[in-house]
Amino acid sequence: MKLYGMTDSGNCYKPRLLLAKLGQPFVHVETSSRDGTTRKADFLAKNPNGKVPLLELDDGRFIAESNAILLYLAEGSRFLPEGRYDRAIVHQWLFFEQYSHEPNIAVRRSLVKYPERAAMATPERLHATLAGGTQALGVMDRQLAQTPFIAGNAVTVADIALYAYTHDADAGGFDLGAFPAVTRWLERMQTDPGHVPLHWTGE
Ligand SMILES: N[C@@H](CCC(=O)N[C@@H](CS)C(=O)NCC(=O)O)C(=O)O
Repeated sequence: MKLYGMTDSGNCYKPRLLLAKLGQPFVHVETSSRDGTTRKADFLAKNPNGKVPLLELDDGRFIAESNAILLYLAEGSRFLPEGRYDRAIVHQWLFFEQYSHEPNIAVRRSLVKYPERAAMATPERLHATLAGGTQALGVMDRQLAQTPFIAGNAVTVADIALYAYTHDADAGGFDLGAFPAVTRWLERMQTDPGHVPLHWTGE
């Protein structure tokens, strides 16, 4: 399998982290969303949405959207429960990640971290993403005060999806110290077998 992605992107880290945990080999193809590569015709032919991560299967088919890639890769593994209800709870947190968490925490991190985004980092946008991200961390903290992992007692793809940007939230100006249950969960995630850091690309 080939995984098109950018090393510093949390969305691209999600499938890399799962592949590491599964012990599944893959070829990392560095594809920057910051230099226009993802908007070129040859990449748009692979993913019409022009975004990474993008997984290319051995038979040449593609899957985009980080959480869809996670669900595909996790099938039959310890990271995806079988039962209908348990699986729905995993989906619940994956949708939460995409609607309430990533658009605030990942977006604020990119506005603060990447110089080419500086012009978009208006005070209004910084304020709105700080408020939204802080709220999302509060939601996670309430859940993680009750269960060791976000969807219950075991690590699932929902934890992997939420870990990707939460662990680096301080780079976006978020104070993780205010969320003790999230902080303990981050430590649990780092000791789960097969853990690799953000910039690991399979080497
Ligand atoms: N919902 C998508 C978001 C992917 C995304 O925003 N990727 C960024 C890099 S982190 C990207 O490729 N941006 C390129 C662009 O928007 O032009 C996912 O979860 O995969």
